[in-house]
Amino acid sequence: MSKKNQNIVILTGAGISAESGIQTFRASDGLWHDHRIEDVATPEGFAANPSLVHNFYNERRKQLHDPSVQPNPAHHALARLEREHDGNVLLVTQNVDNLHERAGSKNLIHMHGELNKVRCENSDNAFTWLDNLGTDTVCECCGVSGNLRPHIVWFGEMPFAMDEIQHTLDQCDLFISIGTSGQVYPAAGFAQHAKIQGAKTVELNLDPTMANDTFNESIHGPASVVVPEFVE
Ligand code: BV8
Repeated sequence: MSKKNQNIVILTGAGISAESGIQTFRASDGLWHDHRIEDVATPEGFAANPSLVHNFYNERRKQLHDPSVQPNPAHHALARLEREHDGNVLLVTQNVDNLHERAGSKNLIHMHGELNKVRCENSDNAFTWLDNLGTDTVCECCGVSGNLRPHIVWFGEMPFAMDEIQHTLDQCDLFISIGTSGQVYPAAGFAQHAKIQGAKTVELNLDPTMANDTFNESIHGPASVVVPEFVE
């Protein structure tokens, strides 16, 4: 798959975690199925009804900690690629689960945040949080309750590490998009950015996406099958 010394950027979305038992966002039974995006994934939604938003993320954190939720062969294949490839491999995930790190990926950016972290709105400190979060939870950094929020990037908020991501895209030889519908920006613009500067672009997804014709190559099938095959 990859030539010697190639610099690789990989973007993953909810589809890579689907076979681990984590719902995607836009499938018919997906996460947004029960909620309007505006109500649970925006700062305005959180300000209007913090308990609803806390419950939305508490449910997902609980699901993530279920012993049945484990990294699948696609997560393990990407961790192996990082270990064995002699060029740079940067894994940028839109996912807020911790399955990539549990599979062993190290050079990893969670551009939309992490389910297992919360952030103090006074100090902007983010720290690991594995339990339920509520409006009455006391912040361990300032001792005040009610000022903790999920460490998640909501719509209208700037994703994390964008400078590092853009700089790495400028230098990459191969861009691989895995398990994302390509509907959310700025992540949805990464393939075009890589292609314009000369990278080869490949999409691995269960089925063709709207962005299909941006890619030099598209391979369709479940991530747990097509990703290990592609990485080998
Ligand atoms: C920002 C919260 C600016 C975390 C999420 C035009 C240009 C730029 C921006 C915009 C624009 N138009 C509108 C915007 C704003 C907006 C946006 O993109 N809106 C969309 C809806 C049009 N973007 C933003 O607001 C972003 N911020 O632009 O900031 C700014 C500038 C200056 C100063 C301040 C701000 C912020 C975006 C992040 C929003 N947060 N979620 C959470 O709760 O998890 S987005 C949400 O969608 C998730 O994070 C998720 O990661 C992301 C993408 O979804 P996917 O991962 O693709 O999941 P989906 O279900 O859609 O698709 C799954 C895919 O997997 C499918 O293709 C399916 O076929 C496939 N699949 C399924 N099973 C399998 C499989 N594939 C393989 N194997 C399988 N088994």
